[in-house]
Order: sequence, then structure tokens, then C-alpha cells
Amino acid sequence: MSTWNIAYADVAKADVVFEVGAGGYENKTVLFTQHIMQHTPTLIVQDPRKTIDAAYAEKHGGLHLRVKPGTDAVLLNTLARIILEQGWQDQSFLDQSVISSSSDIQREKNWRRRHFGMTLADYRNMLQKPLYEVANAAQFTGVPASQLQQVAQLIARPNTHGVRPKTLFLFEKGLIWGINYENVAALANLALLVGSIGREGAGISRMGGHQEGFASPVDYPIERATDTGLFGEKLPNNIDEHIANGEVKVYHVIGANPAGMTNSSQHSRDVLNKRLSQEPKVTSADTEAALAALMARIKAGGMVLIAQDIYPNLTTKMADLVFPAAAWGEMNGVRINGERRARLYEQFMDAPGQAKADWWIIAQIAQRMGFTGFDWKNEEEVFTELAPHAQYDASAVVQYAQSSGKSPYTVLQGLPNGVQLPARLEHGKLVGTTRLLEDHTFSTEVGKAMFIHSDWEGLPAQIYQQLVPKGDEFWVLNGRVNELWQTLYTHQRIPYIKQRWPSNAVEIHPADAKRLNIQSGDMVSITSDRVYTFQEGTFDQGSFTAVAYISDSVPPGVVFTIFAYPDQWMNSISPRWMHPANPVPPYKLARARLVGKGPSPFASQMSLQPRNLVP
Ligand SMILES: Nc1nc2c(c(=O)[nH]1)N[C@H]1C(S)=C(S)[C@@H](COP(=O)(O)OP(=O)(O)OC[C@H]3O[C@@H](n4cnc5c(=O)[nH]c(N)nc54)[C@H](O)[C@@H]3O)O[C@H]1N2
Ligand SMILES: Nc1nc2c(c(=O)[nH]1)N[C@H]1C(S)=C(S)[C@@H](COP(=O)(O)OP(=O)(O)OC[C@H]3O[C@@H](n4cnc5c(=O)[nH]c(N)nc54)[C@H](O)[C@@H]3O)O[C@H]1N2
Ligand SMILES: [Mo]
Repeated sequence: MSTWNIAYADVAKADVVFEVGAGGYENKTVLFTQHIMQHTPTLIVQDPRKTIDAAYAEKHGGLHLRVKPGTDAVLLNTLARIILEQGWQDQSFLDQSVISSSSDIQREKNWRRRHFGMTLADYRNMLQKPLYEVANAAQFTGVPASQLQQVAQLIARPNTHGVRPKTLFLFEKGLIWGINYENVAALANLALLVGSIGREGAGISRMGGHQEGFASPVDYPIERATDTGLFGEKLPNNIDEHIANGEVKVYHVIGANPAGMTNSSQHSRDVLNKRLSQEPKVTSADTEAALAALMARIKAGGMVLIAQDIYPNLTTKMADLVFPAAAWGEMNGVRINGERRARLYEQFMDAPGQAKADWWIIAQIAQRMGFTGFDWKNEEEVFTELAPHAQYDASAVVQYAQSSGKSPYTVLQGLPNGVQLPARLEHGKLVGTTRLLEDHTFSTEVGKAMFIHSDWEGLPAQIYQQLVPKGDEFWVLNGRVNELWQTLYTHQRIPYIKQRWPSNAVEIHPADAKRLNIQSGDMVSITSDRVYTFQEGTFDQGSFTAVAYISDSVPPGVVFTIFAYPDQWMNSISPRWMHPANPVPPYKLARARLVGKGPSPFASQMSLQPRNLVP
């Protein structure tokens, strides 16, 4: 299933919006304030924290499901069980559009589908386990049985005329950066069960909150990967581990800050420092001499770090070579939003100093490595070449330009509201795609959808056991606040934003704060010597500081911190581990002990008032 399926206009048609692990107001403010708040469908928010969205839902006839961290799959599976028991599933959709025979699943080329694909009968069977009985699930997930029943009704019970409710399922990093594979599968299964796919007002999509490049030009060269997964199948290589074991010789980072942002980043910083400090050192600014020293370092087992960024950051500081890059506004570019709407973002100023557009830097390197092509003259030529290969086909924009004697950028200039990709030509007109999957044709061999194994028993239960806090440890959830963008790369340079958030902060429940003798505004050290790694019984260590922000938005035993605050990196303690079916880390499921360090200088500077107050 594609990531971005719905149209924002679907919110106005939906009866229910079900947000799972997503902060709408904080992180997709336009979607939340201009669509959800304008149309007030019944809002259900599944989040361990009482976020702004959760408070809004409660105030406007919706529900806050205060799920225990990491247990989302159990909750979602239980909703499916209630729906099946009541017979509220969308049977005609299931009959027409979902695979019903295991042999059709076995025809799939993708090993994940073959191994984890399920028919409705398999799914029903899986849900018979005692864990998914409402009372048991309520206890396990912390969400009352009455709420589970209510949600199942809201999202699935047909009215007296047999009309089904329209539900939009929207998810983000609270689900994705947890027990990834089963979490996302459990939600997708639920959407399938109620037929919420490719229909006006009913669908399932990431909730987004950022622009994306319109194209992801190359597939990962999986045949060249050396890492393997559960059944010996190839997985994309875990770069951090290959850096640690000495295999990576040149590490070229573009638009990322891995020194702070990889999982278990304190460990990663140690590894990077070790690999980069290999003798000989570069002692001369002479290009030939510097190059010779770097080559000698590689030969001696060291590594060379190249960082390409629009600002200095921790990674550029550690780098041997920095390529200064131009930012948006300093070059042209086409990007899509969370409903695949592609727009042209035009250059309005020159890049400073020697900064160059990323595509230009990459093209220069490729040419010097002897690759042919890479001879674009400007961004528009890059767009034209990539258009047919984009994640969502943009070639109609180029065809339309050709047929009307214009350039592709001129066409996009004439479309201030952009065009929803994939685009096509209809009677000579350029037409976008409002929502995907409307024809209910899926990307499997037989063109039907399948359920995906989302059982808690087995892998998720084992993972959870490894991650769960013990003794005086807390869950250290983490995420975004509205005022701050990512690693604050621009925001740390804007005084009024730095005044609002002069430090990382940590939400602590009043009862926990009292027990630990911590006041709002105190500096807190968040420390772990049990950062989960690949080796059973072996842990990394990590710590960071944050200003205490006492709030009942978090339940006892759970704290929440900003995910990417520079030099107070929470990833110092996030697990160095990847899900073996889909290799991404459970960033959200970190754990640590808290130690109060007394009053901080920031107490008088920053607001420590409640944030989840809603109209
Ligand atoms: N203002 C602002 N907006 C942004 C960004 C930003 O930095 N600032 N970043 C952009 C980017 S790149 C992305 S990917 C998106 C991310 O968008 P979101 O995923 O919405 O953002 P997060 O705050 O990381 O996580 C969302 C919620 O997950 C919850 N959560 C944590 N653990 C769990 C769990 O186990 N279960 C459940 N159900 N929920 C859990 C957290 O409490 C949090 O409220 O935002 C984008 N928009
Ligand atoms: N604990 C925890 N960790 C997480 C997450 C989480 O929720 N919790 N979320 C994950 C997610 S969803 C994300 S997106 C990542 C973000 O992690 P990163 O991608 O590492 O952080 P960013 O701040 O988005 O951007 C990195 C750099 O890109 C630079 N940059 C901006 N524009 C340009 C450009 O046009 N060209 C170039 N060359 N550089 C540019 C910025 O200056 C910045 O230094 O973090 C991930 N890590
Ligand atoms: Mo992201």
C-alpha cells in the first residue's frame, strides 16, 4: 500500500478520524486546524499522552485511548475481534477485494508477503487468542473495555439503514517507531476489515506533516546487501553496524545529522570518533597532501566522513570534508505534501558563499567517478528526467508541457495549487489523482489485498520484553512540539524560538516528580545503562539532560521528551536495535532513570504552563 493515499478533502466527508500515534496539532498543523477542526468529525486519538489532539477529541465528543507504550498492536487487533464478533466487517469489500486463498499469497514474489500474508480466515483465527478478549486486552493495553467497545462501534457499526460509518485512519511515528511491523500491519488490517480504503471520506494514510521530494529515484540495491533477516532474506544494510565493524570506508552524509540522530547515538558518536581518529591525521590544507592522508587513513582501517549540509552541525563538525549545500528558496524544486500535491517551489534568493544545490554536488561527484549522465544544467532538467520514475508518476506534467509548447516548470508555475500525483492527460488536459486505490486494485499478483500477520504472540511479545522498563526506569517517549522543526537547524538560529525552548524538556507526571523531588524548571539527567543492542545481555550507555516540565499529559511511569534537541540528544538512549522484518528502530520505546539536578537557569525563561488547552 502506498504511503499517501487520501485527499485532505476526505476529512470533510469522514464521520470518524482515528489518529494513531500522531500529533496532528503539533506536527501537521494545517491538516489539523484547517480540516479536522473545521469539520469536527468524531475524533479518536490513540496516544499514551494526553496531547492537544487528545484533549480536543475529549472536548468534542471523541475519545482519547491512553494506550500503554508499545502495546498498540494488541489494541488494534482487539478492535478487529469485536468487529468480527458483531459482524460489522465490510463483507462485500472483503469478498471482492481481499485474497481468500493461501495459494494466492504463496504466489507473491516478496518474501514478507509470502511469509506474513493472511486470508480473512487466518486473521479471524489469529484473533481468537485469549489476549484479544476485551477484558484481557483492556488490562494489557490500559484502555478500558468500554472504550474499546465504543471505538469498534464508531468505526464499524452500520446504521439502521445499513450504511457504514466512514473512517479515516491516520498514523505516524508513534506507531511507526514502535514495534513497527506488527503495529502498522494491525492498523492496515483494521482498515481492510471495515473497507476503509480508496473511498471518499474513508481511507488509511500516514498523517505526514512535512513535504517530500516528488521522486525517490533509485531502489535500494537489495541484491548487493549483505545483511539478512528472519529467514535469511536480504535486508538493507544497517549502516551504523557496518561503520562499527570497519567495513564502511567513506561515509557521505547528505541532509542528516547522524552524530546526534541515530539510535543509541552516544554509542554511535564513540564509534565515529574511533573510526575518524585513525592515524595519519590531515595536517596540511594542500589538497593532494590532505587526500593522501585520508587515503592512508582508509588503508589503515579508518574512515572518511563527508557531510553535505546547509548549516554547520555536529556531523559537519566531525567531518573531514564539508560540502555546503543550498537550501529551498536558494534553488528551484518540486515537492509533494501529504496528499501527493506537487508544487513548484521557486528560487527567490541566491545561495550564500560557495553553497551549491545538492543535485549539482552529487552530479559533480558522479561525473568525477566516471559515471555517464549526471549532466543536467538546471533543476528543471532533473525534474524532466525523474518525472516518469517518481514514487507517484509525474510524467504527464512533462507530456503536457511538450504538447502545449511550454517547459515543465512553466506548467507548474501556472498551477499555484499544484497537482495531485500521479497525474495523467485526459482530453489534452492535465488531471491529478484525488485519492489512490479507488478501483480497489492492489499491487499483489492477483490484484487483491491481503491481511498481514499482526499477532502479538511471538516476535512483538519478545521485543516488548526486551524493551520494557524495569525497577526505577521510565519509558522515555519522545516526539515533536509545534514550535520546533526537527534538529532545530534553522530554529536554533532564531532568537524568539530559542527563547521559547532554550533547552530540551521532559514531561514528568506530578506523582513521579514528587517522589523524585523534582520541580518544574529543574534540570534533569536522563540516564540509561540498559540501552538495548543487538547482542542479548549487552547494553549501551547513554544520557542527556532536559528541563523538567511537570504535567499530567503523561501517565505515571512514562516521560516524554523532545526527540531531536541538539546537544541534549534523546537518541543517546534510544535502542540500538532494528525490527528483523522491517529494519527500523523502535525510537519511541526508550527507557531510562531520572535524576534531578536542581534548579536550571531556564526556569524563569521558558513557559512551563500546560500546553494541551483546547478551544
Ligand atoms: N512542528 C513540527 N512538525 C513536524 C516535525 C517537526 O519536527 N516539528 N517533523 C516532521 C516529521 S519528519 C515527521 S516524521 C512527522 C512526525 O509526526 P508525528 O508522528 O505526529 O510526531 P511525534 O511527536 O514524533 O509522535 C507522535 C505521537 O506519538 C506518540 N507515541 C509515542 N509512543 C507511542 C506509542 O507507543 N503508541 C502510540 N499510539 N503513540 C505513541 C507521542 O506521544 C506523540 O504524541 O512530523 C512532521 N512535522
Ligand atoms: N528518538 C527519535 N529519533 C528519531 C525520530 C523520532 O521520532 N524519535 N524520528 C525520525 C525521523 S521521522 C526523522 S525525519 C529523523 C530526522 O533526523 P535528521 O534527518 O538527522 O534531522 P533533520 O533536522 O531533519 O535534518 C538533518 C540536516 O539536514 C539539513 N538540511 C536541511 N535542508 C537541507 C538541504 O536542502 N540540503 C542539505 N544537504 N541539507 C539540508 C539540516 O541543516 C540538518 O542539519 O529523525 C528520526 N529519528
Ligand atoms: Mo520524519
